[in-house]
Amino acid sequence: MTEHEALPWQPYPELSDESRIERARAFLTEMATRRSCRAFSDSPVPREVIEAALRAAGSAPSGANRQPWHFCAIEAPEAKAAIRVAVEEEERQFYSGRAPANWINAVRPLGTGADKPYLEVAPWLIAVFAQRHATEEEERLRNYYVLESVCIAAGLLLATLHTAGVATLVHTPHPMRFLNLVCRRPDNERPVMLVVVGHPAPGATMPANVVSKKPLEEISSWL
Ligand code: IYR
Repeated sequence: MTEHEALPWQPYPELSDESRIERARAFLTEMATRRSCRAFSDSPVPREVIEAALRAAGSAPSGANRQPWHFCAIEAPEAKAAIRVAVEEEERQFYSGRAPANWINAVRPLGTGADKPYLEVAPWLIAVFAQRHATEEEERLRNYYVLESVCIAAGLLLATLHTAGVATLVHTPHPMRFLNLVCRRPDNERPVMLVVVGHPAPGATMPANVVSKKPLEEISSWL
């Protein structure tokens, strides 16, 4: 195959506009019920669900199709415990002075704090890494639009888990380099987020004042 040889467009379902609208709205209805969960139970999530969600994430578009991501799916109790210790250490610094007052005020309605027991309780943690370079050795083979690509993939991951009836929480502490150590990932990879995956604990709540989403009129403009 020459470099520019093209394949025919993959067969794609031929839908009527009515069914396109219906399917788009059905997906919207489903996604509209997604909320971040902060109280997880230890009830298990099958590995097959995680695998499917990671495959969906891996289907994301990426700069030059470099697929500059790595997902470490963690269920080992020792690894989860190590992550909890390191995260809570970072968060204690955040809540006790590193974060500016404005930031603390912005997250106050969420009722969050430095203690993150769910990091050990939830059945899975997924550490998402971005590969700045294609490999550790080939520093010059750089990837493109790395963060954009990784975040698109992460969105697909969250959407798949939600449609599978599984709760998630995105955690993005900084600098999170300890995740390279725990997950045994090379230096060319940077942790972008930690996704907590599981089922809500009985009696789990969501903050009443931060659940609504901006209306279409506010988030869109049309030319
Ligand atoms: N990282 C901290 C604080 C925090 C910050 C934001 I922005 C949030 O949306 C939620 C929490 C924590 O995880 O507690």
